[in-house]
This record gives sequence, C-alpha cells and structure tokens, in this order.
Amino acid sequence: MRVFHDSRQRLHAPAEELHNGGFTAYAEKPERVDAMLAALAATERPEDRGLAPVLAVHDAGYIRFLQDAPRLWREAGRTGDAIPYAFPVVGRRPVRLTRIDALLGRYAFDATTPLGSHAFEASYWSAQSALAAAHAVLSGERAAFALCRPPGHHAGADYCGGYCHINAAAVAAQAMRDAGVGRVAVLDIDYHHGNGTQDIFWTRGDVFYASVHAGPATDYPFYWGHADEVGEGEGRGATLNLPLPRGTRLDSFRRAQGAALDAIARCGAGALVVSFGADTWAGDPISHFALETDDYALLARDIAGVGLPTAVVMEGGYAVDALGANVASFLSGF
Ligand code: SP5
Ligand code: ZN
Repeated sequence: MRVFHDSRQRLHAPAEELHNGGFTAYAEKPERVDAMLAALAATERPEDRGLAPVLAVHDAGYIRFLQDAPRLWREAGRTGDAIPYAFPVVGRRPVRLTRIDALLGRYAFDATTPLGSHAFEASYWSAQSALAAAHAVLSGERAAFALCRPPGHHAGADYCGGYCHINAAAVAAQAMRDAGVGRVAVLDIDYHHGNGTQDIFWTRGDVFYASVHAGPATDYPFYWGHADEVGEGEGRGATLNLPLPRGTRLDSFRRAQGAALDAIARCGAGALVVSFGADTWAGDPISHFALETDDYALLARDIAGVGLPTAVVMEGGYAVDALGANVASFLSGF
C-alpha cells in the first residue's frame, strides 16, 4: 500500500500537556512517527497542494491564527508553548480580538492542545499527506495510508483541540467531493469521538460521518458523540454515532463497526476516508478499550469488504512501543 508522510510533520513537539490538574508529558509526541515508520515499507512525500484544500473546510481567520499564534506568543514575552486559559463559552458577541490569550480561547476548545512554534507547519503537512492519499485512491489505488501526525479529527472549522489543529480527514473527504465523488463516507474508529469532523459536515448530506468510540459520558470529548446526534438540516441522518463502554473488546467493537459499514454501504458513497486510531488497543496509556494487535487486521478486512476506494488517515494511538505493530496489522487487512 502507498504510504504518505512528510518529515516536517515531526516538528511539532510540545513539552507538556495539562492533565487532571497538573502538567504531564505530551502524549501525542513525534516518536509516534518513528514507531510507525519503522514498521512500514517505504513512504512517499506528499505533493504540496497548497492552502486551498485546507480552506475548503477551515475558516480563514482560524488558519491565520494558527500561523500567527507562535509569533504573538513570543511578542507577548512568553516562552514555551502557547496554551489557552479563557474561553468565550457563554456566547459573547463577536469582538475584534488581538491579545494572544483572547485568540487562543476563541480558537481552541480545550487547554490540552499546546501550540508550539511548529504546530501549523506540522499540521499543514499532515493534511497534505491526507490529500495525497485521497488523490492516490481517486487515481485507482484501492487503499492508501496517510501517516498523519499531528492528528486531525478533533479540529473543527474554526477550532483546535484534542492534539488536533487541521482536520486532515475532513480535508481529504472534501477533496474527494471536489474531485467529483458525489457522496463521501468517513468512518472514524479512533477511541475518541471525532467531534471536529462531525461538526464540519453536520449540516451536509454529501458527506456521511459514522463513528465508533468511547461513550462521551465517561470519555473525552464529553460534549459530542452521543447516540442521538444525527446531523441537522440537509445533514439529518448523515451522522451516525455508536458509543461503546470502557472495556470494549473485539466482538462488540466489530459489531458496532459492522453497523457503521452497513450504513455506509447503504448511503451511496463513492469513496471512503477512515480516521484510524490505535488508541483502542488494550495497552493504550490514555484510553480504555481492549483491542489486540491482531484484531486490527480483521477490522480492516471488514472495511475493505465494503469495496470502496479508501484513504486511511492516522489519528490517535499513544502506546508508542506497540504503535508500529498495530498500524501494520491494520494496513495488512486491506
Ligand atoms: C486524536 C486523539 O486521540 N486525541 C485525544 C485527545 C485526548 N485528550 C484528553 C485526554 C488527555 C489525557 N492526557 C494524558 C496525558 C498523558 N501524559
Ligand atoms: Zn483518540
């Protein structure tokens, strides 16, 4: 399978993240890339398709903020990574924001996604890798893998969060639409609900979003991913949420993924984007499902059975020592 990755995706390396009231080592670290590269055959550098496909799903002011934030942070006399601490969650009217801390709160939904000086550059190339995979499958590959990192599925049109800045899976799905695929499906099987992807396509009927994830009552991102979230307007019925309890093993995960795949097969999609997270693995340090390495090959075979051209986009997975084997197992199923 063709694998796309750019070494600039490695540059984003925040020192610490806020976790349960204190600071702890950043889980989404560049060593994740090394672990995956070591387990995969040769990778290809993506072409640079520019900002236009990114701006097709993201707000221009938000993208400018991602580019400017490190400079504004330094100009405010700060060192280290930019972290927000105040959020306009009470629905304040739109006001012109200039101070870095005001902008951070406006464009982030959590305080666990530090913006280091290379966040934009790394995420930009992560999105280019996803675009390259999308174009590879549009040109005839049955499946292609975008070794994305930073991940993307928590990033919405105008917000970052959950270690994500640019939503690579959404960028890939939109690129497929713009290339003429009438309907695109996104299957999200990261441990966490992909709130950003859901939000981006919430009111649209042309991109079907299905997610299997840990229930939001116990798990991040808490405010999205409930079973009754089905989309709105023209998007009503084009969002499918299948939350599962902590401790979930292969049998019930596979059943839920099967329900998502049935819906995808019925929706008339011409191409598929898979947001794949290996944080469903039993030993993941921040998650609580119980999948085994060999299970991923089986899950991938089920996905391949739908017969759609498929761009696989990497999301989470924080057990670095097992990450290569888990990703290799998943890709072996296609
Ligand atoms: C893409 C993805 O999987 N994002 C997950 C974001 C989860 N963030 C909330 C949980 C924070 C746990 N922090 C653990 C720190 C370990 N040093
Ligand atoms: Zn995750």
